[in-house]
Amino acid sequence: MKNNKEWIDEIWKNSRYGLCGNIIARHKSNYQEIIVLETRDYGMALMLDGCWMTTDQGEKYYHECLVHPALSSLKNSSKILIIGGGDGGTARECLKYKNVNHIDLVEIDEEVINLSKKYLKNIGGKSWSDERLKINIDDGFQWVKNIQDNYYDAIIVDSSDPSEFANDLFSLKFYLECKRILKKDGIFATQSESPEAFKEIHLKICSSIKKLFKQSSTMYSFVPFYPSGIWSWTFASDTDNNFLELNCKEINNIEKSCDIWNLNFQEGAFKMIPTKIIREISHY
Ligand code: SPD
Repeated sequence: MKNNKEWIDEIWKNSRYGLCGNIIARHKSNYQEIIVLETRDYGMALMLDGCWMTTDQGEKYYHECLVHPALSSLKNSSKILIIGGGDGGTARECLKYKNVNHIDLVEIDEEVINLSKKYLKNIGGKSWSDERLKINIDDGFQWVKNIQDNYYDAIIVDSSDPSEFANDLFSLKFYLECKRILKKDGIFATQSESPEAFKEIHLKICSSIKKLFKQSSTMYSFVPFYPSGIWSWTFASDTDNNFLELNCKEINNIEKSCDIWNLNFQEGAFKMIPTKIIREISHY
């Protein structure tokens, strides 16, 4: 690695989450500033508008938790919608399931995909050339509005934090559209921010989803370099059955393919609700 390294920080509430490395790309797209940093210990890192999205070293903590609780529970996971996910990590995890035969990945910013394909090769990997993956450059909110009822088996929201162009993806209207286009026994999954660094947004996401779906549940774990480290993923369904029951026949292979997630990890993570969050959620 060349020796013109610099520190790049995400700054949130007077804290800095920093990585040191060489800037490989710094680009202003139509939506945001995109930075790709090459680091010694964390591999390639992607930052959007001052927020860390992913690093080679830490991405599995995030992507495996977002995908596997939902996909390992589905009886039929043939048609999947990913909103966001421009680095390819969420698609990669979904494509591990043999019965997934079509994924619509809807990413608003084509530049994120282009730079990820070019520099974050370990994340998307071979997924980009998998015939089951269809890339759609579009606004996620508009996309869900245009889809027919009962269409997808799973909807996975891999968004960035709320911002001018991502706010809609945290709205009741958006969740309602997702519920409408999801099959009755389908599963909705979303990253639901940090119960510590983004507590208000986290509570808003959990309570909105709880209001709209018959069942919902949130799991907690860690993502290195996200503010405060602790992160969450929320899952929901309108089925009457236990929607997070294991149904995947190839579970041994899926577990072996993962570095972080496994069924025991998942069981603990769904129970790891911070007490102050239990107190607040019970008010909704
Ligand atoms: N604070 C960061 C939240 C970002 C969640 N999405 C990350 C995208 C990785 N695929």
